[in-house]
Amino acid sequence: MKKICVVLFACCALVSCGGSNEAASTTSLAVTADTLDPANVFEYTITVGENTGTDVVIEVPQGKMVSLSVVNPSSHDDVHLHGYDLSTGTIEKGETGSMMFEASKTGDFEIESHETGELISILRVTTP
Ligand SMILES: [Cu+2]
Repeated sequence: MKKICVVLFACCALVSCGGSNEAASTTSLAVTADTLDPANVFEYTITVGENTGTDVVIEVPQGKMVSLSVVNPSSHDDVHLHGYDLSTGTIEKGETGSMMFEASKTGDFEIESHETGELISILRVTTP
């Protein structure tokens, strides 16, 4: 299972980070204390198995800072956001992992567990 996850991740990285997009996405992900306005932060907690599913869509207007927290009460996990190419890294069972980023790109982006390969939710970034 671990090997499949690694291969999946490599695929995701290739698709979303190909060629000229790389510089742009690096820039858009930069977060400093100066740019972090608390009023512009969208906070959301994903609890795997509770508010997750292929029909769960998390809507955020473009330009928001997004603070996504992830908890899996029943297993360790590793959650990845496609398109933005972000990952929580390994989260121990019951612990909270997080991803903080600017919702710079519009569209639907898959939030996926790399432990189970399951689609957890969709992040939808809308044009404000
Ligand atoms: Cu993935």
